[in-house]
Amino acid sequence: MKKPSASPANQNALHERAPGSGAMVPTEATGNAGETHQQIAHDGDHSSGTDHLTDNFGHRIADNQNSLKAGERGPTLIEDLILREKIFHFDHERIPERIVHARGSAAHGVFEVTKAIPGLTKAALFQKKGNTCPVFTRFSTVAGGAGSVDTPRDVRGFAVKFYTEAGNWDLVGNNIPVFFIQDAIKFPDLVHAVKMEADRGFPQAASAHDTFWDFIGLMPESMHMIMWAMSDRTIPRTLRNIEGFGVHTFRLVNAKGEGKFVKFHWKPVLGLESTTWDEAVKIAGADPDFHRRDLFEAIDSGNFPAWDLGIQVFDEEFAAAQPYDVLDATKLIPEELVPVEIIGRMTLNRNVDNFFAETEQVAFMPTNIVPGIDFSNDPLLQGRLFSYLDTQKSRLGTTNFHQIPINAPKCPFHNFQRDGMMQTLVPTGRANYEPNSLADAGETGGPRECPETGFSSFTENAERNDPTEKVRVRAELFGDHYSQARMFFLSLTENEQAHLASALVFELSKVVIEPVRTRVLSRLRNIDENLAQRVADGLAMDVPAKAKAKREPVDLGTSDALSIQKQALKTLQGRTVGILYDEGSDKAAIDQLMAAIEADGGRVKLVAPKVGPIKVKGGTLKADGQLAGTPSVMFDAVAALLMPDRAAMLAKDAGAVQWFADAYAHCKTIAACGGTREHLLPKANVEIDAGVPKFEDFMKVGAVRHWDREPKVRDLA
Ligand code: HDE
Repeated sequence: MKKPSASPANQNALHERAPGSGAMVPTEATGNAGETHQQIAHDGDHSSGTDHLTDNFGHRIADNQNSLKAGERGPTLIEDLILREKIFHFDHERIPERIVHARGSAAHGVFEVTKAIPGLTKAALFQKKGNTCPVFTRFSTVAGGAGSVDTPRDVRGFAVKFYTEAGNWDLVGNNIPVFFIQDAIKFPDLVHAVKMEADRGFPQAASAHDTFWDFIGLMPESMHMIMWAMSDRTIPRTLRNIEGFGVHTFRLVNAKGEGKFVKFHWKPVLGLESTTWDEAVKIAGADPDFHRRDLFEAIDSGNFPAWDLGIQVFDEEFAAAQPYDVLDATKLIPEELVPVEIIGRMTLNRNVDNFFAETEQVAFMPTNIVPGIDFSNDPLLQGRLFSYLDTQKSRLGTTNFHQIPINAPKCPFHNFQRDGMMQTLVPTGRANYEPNSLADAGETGGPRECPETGFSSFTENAERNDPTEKVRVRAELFGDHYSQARMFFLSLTENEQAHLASALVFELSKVVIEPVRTRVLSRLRNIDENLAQRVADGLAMDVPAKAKAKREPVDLGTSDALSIQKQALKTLQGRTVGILYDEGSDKAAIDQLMAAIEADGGRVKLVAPKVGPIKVKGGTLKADGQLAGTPSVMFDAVAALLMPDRAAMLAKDAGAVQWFADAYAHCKTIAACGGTREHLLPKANVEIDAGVPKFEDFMKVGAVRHWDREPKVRDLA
């Protein structure tokens, strides 16, 4: 528990009573993340500032180790208030996990506007360059439970809560710009299909099973998203290396009431990077919390991850001219057609103080929107507008979940909603209805509507058909299920295409019901004949007849923005290099390489057969990780400096040999000294190539992946 600070900011509760009104007013919104932190951490923190252990009602506890018994060896007494309260509270510590996105990691930060866009939106935040607001961002996997691993093949959630002075704005997106389905009414089916199968309770956090692919094969609209899901996008290296997308088409509305369509993008400053599948699987075993730990350690060490917020803005005319419907969440707008304009930067600079209070209790809702931003009629988005508010009641147990510090806005909020379970605010006066004339009688009348500045829905809506007609249909243009799936596949590098084909083979190989595989194969033919053939070959199946497409796919060309490898950054920033050493290694050479890597923004972890201090040339060195527990999959690149006799000994150790074999197979840089080259690399079948420099030449090569090596280590056919 933190000691309270004497600063005045700290003594302010997050929500104080406004003088002379029944309204609740939070302390001022501030761009200073540190200040906000204190407010959140200490609001309602009644136990701060004392070393005395008490129960929840403030009574000091004399003995917290022994329950109260009738005699030394007798039964425990029901009178034991300390035992009962402690166990009672413990019994109820868990809340329902999120039905999707249960596993997540989050951090606080700040968002700064780098380009004002008042012509496009009246949103207060975007009126001036330099405006800032605190943010809270949660990344997640979708299918697995809260305790599942960090690196399954899965979509990543990318949810950002902006605490703006005009209220909270939640941009609840994913790391993929499109979605599996077009209409929210299909969401429960999708989630039931992908989660562990109902009768057997497995597989956990995996889409490689019958029910998922059965659903997918029957839902051709999912084919574009399937290309993304089977690509390297779903096995990111770190959460700091993923893009984020708002997915749906939203609206920006300016002060004149003019509206434009908008798509939101987050671009990682560290660039995009993914693992190979083999690497992701091995990381899951070596460190199930790999992404959570990485995010935590990066922030903890002051290497704050950042993303640029970009927008693609377009009008009704552009929308009408596209061969797809911009309201269809299975479609993206190629960046080559509408460039992404960067308008701000988010920097995550503070870890949570308490995982449950913040990461678990945070409640994101697409309905948290501010004047100047509005929804479109995307039928997937429309369903989400209901779902998120609804689910919080089941998860957090009360309609007052907005009062939990992480969810409360940092601007004033006042209305006539009252009472309910776990009400923590104390509104004064009797004005709890409107209209009222209590102010005329000298009493507090409470807040009033704000027609000028309040949220009002954008009405000039060309998408609306005849509002009197009630229909359950899909708009005609939603029927093209393959054109963009093909565009995505053709935009990838050869290696990426091979990874995608292998992912499909892997997933479908886990499907037991044969016709399910056949159906998926028949759909792949509409995307790319060669892809269908490769997957069929991988499964030793015949290519089935082509599935009939609702609308014949059209050729949309390619887009480099869809490929990870085409955008890869040659940088050490945010990358971690593992240096292997052992007794007698040259400390000065290791120190020199460490300094060079760190000077370029990289991080070094020392690995040795033993973690305790080891005698090396020039002193002692203490490792960050033991070789057996720190496989090379933990690093972006590796280096080894070993005395020849130690290298010869390690060559007899399967774990050490695997360290190099994996780094090689995962196309990483291996900077190796003479001893390593002589004894270890041959055992690991490492061939010297441009990615295997001498130890002292590491900096010339850096932590890039050497994809041209891949055909030597993996069948890419
Ligand atoms: Fe979600 N989604 N979703 N989703 N979603 C939830 O809300 C839902 C969809 C996304 O870190 C739930 O608080 C429906 C698209 C993220 O806390 C739930 C539909 C996108 C998170 C829910 C979708 C998302 C959620 C579960 C189809 C990308 C995690 C717990 C109409 C744009 C937020 C919760 C966090 C969470 C419903 C589809 C992103 C049940 C009905 C599309 C990042 O309300």
